[in-house]
Amino acid sequence: RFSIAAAIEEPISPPVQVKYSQLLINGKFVDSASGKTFPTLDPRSGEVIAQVAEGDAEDVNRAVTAARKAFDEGPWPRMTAYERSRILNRFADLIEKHNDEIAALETWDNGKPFEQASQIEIPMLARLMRYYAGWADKIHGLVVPADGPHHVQVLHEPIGVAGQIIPWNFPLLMYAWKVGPALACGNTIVLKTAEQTPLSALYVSKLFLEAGLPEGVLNVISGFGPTAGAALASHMDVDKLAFTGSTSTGKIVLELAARSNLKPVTLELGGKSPMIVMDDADIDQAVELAHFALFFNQGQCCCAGSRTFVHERVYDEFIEKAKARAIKRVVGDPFIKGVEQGPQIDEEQFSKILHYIKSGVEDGATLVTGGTRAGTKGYYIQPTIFTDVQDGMKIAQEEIFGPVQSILKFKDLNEVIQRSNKTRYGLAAGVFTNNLHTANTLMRALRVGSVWINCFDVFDAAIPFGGYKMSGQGREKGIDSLKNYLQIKAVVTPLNNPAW
Ligand code: TXE
Repeated sequence: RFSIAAAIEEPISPPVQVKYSQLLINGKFVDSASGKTFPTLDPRSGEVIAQVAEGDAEDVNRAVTAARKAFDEGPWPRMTAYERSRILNRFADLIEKHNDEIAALETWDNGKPFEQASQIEIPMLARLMRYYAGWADKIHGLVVPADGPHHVQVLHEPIGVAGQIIPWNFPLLMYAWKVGPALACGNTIVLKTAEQTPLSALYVSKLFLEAGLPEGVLNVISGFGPTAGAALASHMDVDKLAFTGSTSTGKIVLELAARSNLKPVTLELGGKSPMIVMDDADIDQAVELAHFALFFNQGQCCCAGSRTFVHERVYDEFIEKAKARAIKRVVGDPFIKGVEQGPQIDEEQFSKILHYIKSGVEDGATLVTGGTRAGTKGYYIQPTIFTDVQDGMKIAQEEIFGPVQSILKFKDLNEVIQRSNKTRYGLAAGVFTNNLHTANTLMRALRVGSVWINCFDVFDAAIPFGGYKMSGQGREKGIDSLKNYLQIKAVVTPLNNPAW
């Protein structure tokens, strides 16, 4: 048995209304050129929240034209860095002021618990903006010594019009990771939101205008991947593309970028992150954090700890405690206080997860708890645990992106290093040990972009995030993200100019 909070069958009324559902182009909310709209759905019920303007290639073109003009002729790249910084900070103030309204909109459109949206995601959006506001007036070039009588300067300039495509699992965090550094560097943006979650980005972008962002600097297109997304990735006048989503779509956008104007691309893609529990770890802490690492955000995290490797000496104890914790997990209407897990984002992801659960059973893993939907309405899934999972099984290889924990047994350090790395992904890893030598060995040996030791999912604005192997290219957050949005120009003048 697991805990179901009330109101899974009867969604409670959200404390917010949809204010903006059109495209944001050149500082104005407008209909799509085709006049088409699409419904955005409430994952608690599958019912329509609102009809949203559906952008396609023509709208992307309008938005890129506006962003180009704002970059080439507008005040944004030309104003002082301090003024840009102040606008980013004013935006953060407005986010803080409207925190709960934004969080409610996010919960409604995405299904994530309101407490998590209001206490984690929206505050992090504001924090990220303040972090990049701090960078805006500290981006400067170099004067470098060269062999010869030359004065050599290296200028760091904004890259131009940035195209940004984001997913639905953390709509506003993904917005922050992309918009923050791009604006701090003085670029202009066309952002395409995920078709499942178009509402929150429109709401907060209106706040950006209120904060003083000039028109055309940030354009937001709601719409679908193969139409609006592909048009953005292949646009000849977009100077840089940043994408977060699945590895398969990452390959498509990289190809579109290459086939069009060779725009540089950063990619933040899928993962199959190992969570390694050594026999000397604090088991209660490891159980709790392994649970969090996998189940947080309904399991819809690119860096979810989706392969829990447990040392054989503590395997049975770990399973017993992990099962007890999963059973205690509170699943229910995300607007109810105390709810830890809401519905999955949509029917497609819901079915995909149930399909993976079926494959785990068929492949011979042991289903110790969960395994099916929760309730009869919406896209809720029971917290599920498989044990006796083998490396070759589909559930140990592919991204499930749902509340399904796979537990694997290991004997020694070398074995777990080898097995952890035996995947095409390389996004993150968790390491649980109280032995410094073991921690040092693992952190060097794991081929991943983030290693969390005795912790997980620590997402400070200053910490770079990104993947090895097929989990991506480049890094977001921190100082590294600025590089994605800057061009480097070398300027050489002779030192022996007689005029000097
Ligand atoms: O992802 P897509 P989907 C993984 C997760 C999930 C799977 C599929 O395993 O089950 O991906 O989810 C846009 N040209 N992740 O289908 O397709 C799309 O509109 C340009 C991991 O939602 O990658 C959306 O804005 N753009 C991930 C964005 O790409 C295209 C987060 C992501 O959608 C496009 C989400 C195209 N041809 C899912 N096709 C993570 N790394 O966090 C789609 N898009």
